[in-house]
Amino acid sequence: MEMGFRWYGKTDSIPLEYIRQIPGMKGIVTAIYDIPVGEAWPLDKVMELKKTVEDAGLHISVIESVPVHEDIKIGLPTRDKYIENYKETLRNLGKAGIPCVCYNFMPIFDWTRSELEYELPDGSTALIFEEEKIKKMDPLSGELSLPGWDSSYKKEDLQVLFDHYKNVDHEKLWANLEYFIKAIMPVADEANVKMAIHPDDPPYDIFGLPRIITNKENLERFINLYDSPNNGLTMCSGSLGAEPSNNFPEMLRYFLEKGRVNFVHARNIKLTGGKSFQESAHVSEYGSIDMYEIIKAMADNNYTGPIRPDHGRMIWGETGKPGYGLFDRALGATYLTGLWEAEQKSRQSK
Ligand code: DNO
Repeated sequence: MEMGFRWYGKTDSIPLEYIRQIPGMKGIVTAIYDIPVGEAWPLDKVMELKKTVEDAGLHISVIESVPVHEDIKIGLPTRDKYIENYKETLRNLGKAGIPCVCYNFMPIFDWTRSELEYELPDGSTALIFEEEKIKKMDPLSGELSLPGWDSSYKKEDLQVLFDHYKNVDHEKLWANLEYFIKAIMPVADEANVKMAIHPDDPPYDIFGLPRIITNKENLERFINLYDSPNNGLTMCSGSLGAEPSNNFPEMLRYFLEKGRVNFVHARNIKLTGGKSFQESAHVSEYGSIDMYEIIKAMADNNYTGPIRPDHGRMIWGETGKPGYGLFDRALGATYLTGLWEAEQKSRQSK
């Protein structure tokens, strides 16, 4: 595995210089943030980003994300134009030698939480998801602002989107995903870019909108849409692990054996009953996911791809982008690197 860290570009309060100082850190996971969703990324902007990262002594291991326009997910006639742009972006990323692209296919909302600063017993704060609170939230009230949400949507735009999604059930969303995948994957293959779809976070329907990248059966259905190792997965422990019936380490092992894991997000969460959960420190004892089993599955399969610590808590008085502070993510990365070293050494001594 190769350890990486998410960096939100030049406006990120955490500079690349700090990231480089985290022990074991090699890769940067980033994106271009000032191009509207749906437009193609020009080669010169991609090259500029690559140079910025390389000048800091790191390299881009993954682009997270190249977002998919809602018209593609809804299946509107305008989707073909946006798919052509997506292909253009993939060609340009290929030309720049970017090896991997993470994206998701969640209708309207990306990751969703009910609270961003929940205080844990040790005084740190974390992102949490409480099922009952989410059920009571109305995204159309125009009063909500949460980290994974695109704040550029106005209330009216949201209403139009929700109206479109009235005609999109799970099977329709699958058909639209298949249409997209069959169109882009030949280009990704030619450009030598590994695609890594991110699971839905959390992995079940919210606000009445369908979600399909949610469990083992659906991940299997997804990889079978197009037979190429480049048509792969981001195995995100915190997202898939939020569904109590998903055994994340077992799923990871299964898809590693199939050669379809192109990126790993490692985060621990504590299941707190029903479908509620709290994000916790990475170390296994703080959450419901066995992080050692994750590293072991990767070591058993000689996984050489990228991994990054996912969200961290806010500790030591740090403030910043919810889930994306420096300190706790750096601790998480170092812990995972330690587990990996132990796994490697125990193999050598056998
Ligand atoms: C949350 C992230 C997601 C992820 C996208 C990928 O912190 O894991 O926002 O980047 O879903 O497209």
